[in-house]
Amino acid sequence: MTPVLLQLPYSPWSERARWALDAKGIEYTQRRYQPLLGEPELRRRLRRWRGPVSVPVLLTDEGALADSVEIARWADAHGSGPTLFPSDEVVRWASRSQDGLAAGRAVSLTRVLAMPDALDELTPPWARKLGAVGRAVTKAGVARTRRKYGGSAQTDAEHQANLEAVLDELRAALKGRATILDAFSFADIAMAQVLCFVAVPDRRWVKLGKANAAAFGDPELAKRYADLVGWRDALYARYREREATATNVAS
Ligand SMILES: N[C@@H](CCC(=O)N[C@@H](CS)C(=O)NCC(=O)O)C(=O)O
Repeated sequence: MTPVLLQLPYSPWSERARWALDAKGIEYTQRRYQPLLGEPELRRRLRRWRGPVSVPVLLTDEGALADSVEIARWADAHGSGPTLFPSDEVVRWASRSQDGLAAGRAVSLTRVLAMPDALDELTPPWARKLGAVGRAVTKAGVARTRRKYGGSAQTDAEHQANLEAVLDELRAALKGRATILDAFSFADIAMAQVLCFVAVPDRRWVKLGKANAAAFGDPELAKRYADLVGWRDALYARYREREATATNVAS
């Protein structure tokens, strides 16, 4: 069976998996996940009845892979092209990417919660017809997502400091080079996603609506970390330009 990627088109975690699969020339189909409403089916597929579940998830003949790093490792073992995990250093960067993404999600979802336009964009078309009720349901869902991923465990100032610490570490490691390690690897794919919470990449790769793109990015950080945004854009231009091999299937 062709592997199926359950994913969110606007999520940098899903982009970590898509990019890894594409970099390794893996053929797959992708299905859009609907937070909350899609959860019962996701739990059934993962046979995980309690605890948090999230996407991306890759359904393969060998079973379901429930994490973007696992998916990237699977792609590395099954595809062709550059080695994505040449050393354990990559695993450390994947973990720092997760720290930066978690911090970025917490601060950006605080902004989304205060922006009616951004909430409307996240509301499925049929629920949008319900007007204020549809928006209130989305708002509760976004607040739940923020709590689910530890957003309320720290203050926004602490999340902001965590995000900046990860960005500073990336800057120190790159020293102006094109890739974090000697060659392109999953460390680059993973760390490039943290920049989503500084300035969003081209819509081709992370499909955010206009209001959410504004909420995800941080103009102040974009100025201070313009070098890193430039690094991310150059990385995409050089290593991600190839069209995705994925075929979209209806959800
Ligand atoms: N460990 C996971 C984390 C993925 C993750 O945080 N996914 C979020 C993206 S916002 C998600 O599925 N959100 C929807 C939900 O929780 O319902 C990975 O890297 O694959």
